Amino acid sequence: MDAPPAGLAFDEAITHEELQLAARNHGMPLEGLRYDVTPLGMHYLLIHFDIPDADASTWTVDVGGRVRAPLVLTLDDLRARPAVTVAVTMECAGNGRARLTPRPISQPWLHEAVGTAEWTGTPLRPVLEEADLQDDAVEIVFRGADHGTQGDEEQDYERSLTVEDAMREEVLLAWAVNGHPLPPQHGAPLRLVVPGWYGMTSVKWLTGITAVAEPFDGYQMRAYRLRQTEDEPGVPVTRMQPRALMVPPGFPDFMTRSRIVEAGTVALTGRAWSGWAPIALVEVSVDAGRTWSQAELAPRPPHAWTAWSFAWEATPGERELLVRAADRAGNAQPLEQPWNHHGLANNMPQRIAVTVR
Ligand SMILES: Nc1nc2c(c(=O)[nH]1)N[C@H]1C(S)=C(S)[C@@H](COP(=O)(O)O)O[C@H]1N2
Ligand SMILES: [Mo]
Repeated sequence: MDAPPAGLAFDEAITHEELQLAARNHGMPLEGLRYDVTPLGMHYLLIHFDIPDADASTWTVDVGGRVRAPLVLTLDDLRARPAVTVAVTMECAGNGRARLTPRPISQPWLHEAVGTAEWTGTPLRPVLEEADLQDDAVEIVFRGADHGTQGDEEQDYERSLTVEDAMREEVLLAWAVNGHPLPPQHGAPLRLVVPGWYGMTSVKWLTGITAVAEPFDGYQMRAYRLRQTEDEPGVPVTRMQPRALMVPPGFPDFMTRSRIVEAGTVALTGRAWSGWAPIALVEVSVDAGRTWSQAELAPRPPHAWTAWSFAWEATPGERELLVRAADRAGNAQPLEQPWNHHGLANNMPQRIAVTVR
């Protein structure tokens, strides 16, 4: 075979570079789907560069650019403002990447780049109102303290939102998670949290909030686009596509993670989420995708995942379980995954091999 195009691999063997990223950026063990709120150390992590050495007592965030009243805010200034706590499901846009063929070479997620946390912070909107955006401001750029090179470009980690998206009431400047000050790996002492969007939007170690008069075109804006080749402009990745995941039933085999369950009624459970609209439907297949049955849904929190359950009458033999979700906006998980060059926003169903005995 010809050599694959740069950045893609056709075999299953991941490289040391991918392993190096996977060891730094861990996923949520799938049994963690049993919790409404993911215990803090079990929430997934994605850190492009290094975790900055941050001192909360001297930390400031600059609010500037196309504003009439620039602000420099300390943590105490922010904590003196009205605080809210919101449960938010966050997923990395690259979740599922390692299951694509050819495999885009980057952080090699299978299914597990997701978690739900209770973030405490103050809404961004009143801060922007106080800074008084000039009439020509079109986007807000959020800058992290972390610095590195990616795609041969030296950069601070930066992402933008349109003014309209940044002004949504659920967008927070957060200093605590699950009742604790942010730990270093989740953005201490301050991060942005943008419910409904893939994780790259929720900038950690936040140092700058800058209103700009032109759409921001930094590296991390160009990287998160759906495209077939590196040269196309592509389409921006924004909100999370629907996805359902299952707590793997029974007990696992150490190496393969395949499952063993006893015949009889097996309670299958899991979570489903979408950044576009509430979850409308979760379906389970216990016969490798030939037939599907509807799962029961628990009440739906606004920005966090929905619990689902399904009673499986398991009979002895080798089985393959699948689960898929659809949202009220008409988005659904595809059985055949459309491919893209960076392996972003893909949401093909989870498959679990089970031996029923
Ligand atoms: N400053 C900064 N913010 C960042 C990142 C980063 O590397 N640097 N990674 C982003 C990505 S790609 C994801 S998926 C989420 C992950 O958040 P978590 O590690 O708290 O789960 O943070 C986002 N915010
Ligand atoms: Mo991510």
